[in-house]
Amino acid sequence: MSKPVWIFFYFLIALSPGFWGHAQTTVWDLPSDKNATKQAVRLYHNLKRLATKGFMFGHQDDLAYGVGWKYDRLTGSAGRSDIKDVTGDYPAVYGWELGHLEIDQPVNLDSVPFGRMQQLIRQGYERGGVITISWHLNNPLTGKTAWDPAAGTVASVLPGGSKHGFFKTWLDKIAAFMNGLKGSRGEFIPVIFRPYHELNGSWFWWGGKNCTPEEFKELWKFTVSYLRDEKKLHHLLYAYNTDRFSSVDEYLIKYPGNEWVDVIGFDIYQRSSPNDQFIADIGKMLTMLETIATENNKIPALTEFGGNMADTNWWTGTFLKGIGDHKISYVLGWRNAGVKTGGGFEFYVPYRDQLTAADFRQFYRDKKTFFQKEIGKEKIYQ
Ligand code: BMA
Repeated sequence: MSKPVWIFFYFLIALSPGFWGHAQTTVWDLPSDKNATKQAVRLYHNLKRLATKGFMFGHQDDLAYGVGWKYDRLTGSAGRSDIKDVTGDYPAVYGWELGHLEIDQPVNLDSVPFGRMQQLIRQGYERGGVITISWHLNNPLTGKTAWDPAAGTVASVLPGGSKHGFFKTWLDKIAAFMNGLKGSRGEFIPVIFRPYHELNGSWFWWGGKNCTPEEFKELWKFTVSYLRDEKKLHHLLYAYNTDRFSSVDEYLIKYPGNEWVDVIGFDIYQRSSPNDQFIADIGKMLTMLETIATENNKIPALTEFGGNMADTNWWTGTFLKGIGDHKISYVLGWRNAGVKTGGGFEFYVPYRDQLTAADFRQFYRDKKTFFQKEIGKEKIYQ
């Protein structure tokens, strides 16, 4: 072979996915942050690879509390998890929440101390789990909660807005928290950051008609570029997520563009829908989500869900059927708050002896579901 022909063949081989091993599908396929850390890039590739085989199961605040218990090192609840109480295994994905970090509280809006959260994040990561973090940040214009949809809030935090400088101090606190997430070798723990979620709903100040699509996109891009370029955080992947949606156009109306997003998802709660309706709804949305993910080279996920825990067979009879053969990376069950201080009782995954526990064990054994033990073997950061 002549030299130029030889070189040509060498490049063809080097560019083929097999040459680089299974962890990297293609050498040029990087997350939105082109300077992402090694571990974040590996996570990104492994999320994609595993999504072709099944989905990871996640739970919000899993290690911090469950129904009827709260993490307490002294009373022996360290290491406890409602998922583990039911299955003997931890979830594969751990969801955490930073609301109230921005207002300098020592605990988040659901009473989880931030210092402990960092330790628990590290535990989950060291077991090989995936970390995702949401942020129900207060309204920076009015000082009220995230659920205060006061007009003009998004505009006020954008460059040139009256709260822009103030808002940057909030992002500084997020950056400091993220910088505190390190593994045992001093490496940064990759995080799927999921700010401004349920963005098509009208209940949060960044949601629905409370801002224009252009304002939302600017908020998103500003946040990402501030954390990435200004604060130099390179261990974050970014998740864009809506609530229920009825068309691809609706899903994408506030989409900031492929260079700002890694994971795309939606949140869904069954509430009073009958099971058949829920199965149909989830299926329709997953079909649209998968199409968008394929066309835009993104990782699809069910970023939050809650079902009917009074239905004994809900996990295999409804949830698994809804997911069907759709290819998604992970699902995240929302928090098992139990009895809430302000009133109400809230939980979305079974706890010990809960009505759906036996069916959840069946769901756990399904070959499409991945929990900690299976994911740990995959070594997704290596
Ligand atoms: C909601 C509820 C609230 C909680 C909030 C933020 O869905 O679970 O109790 O404060 O999420 O985590």
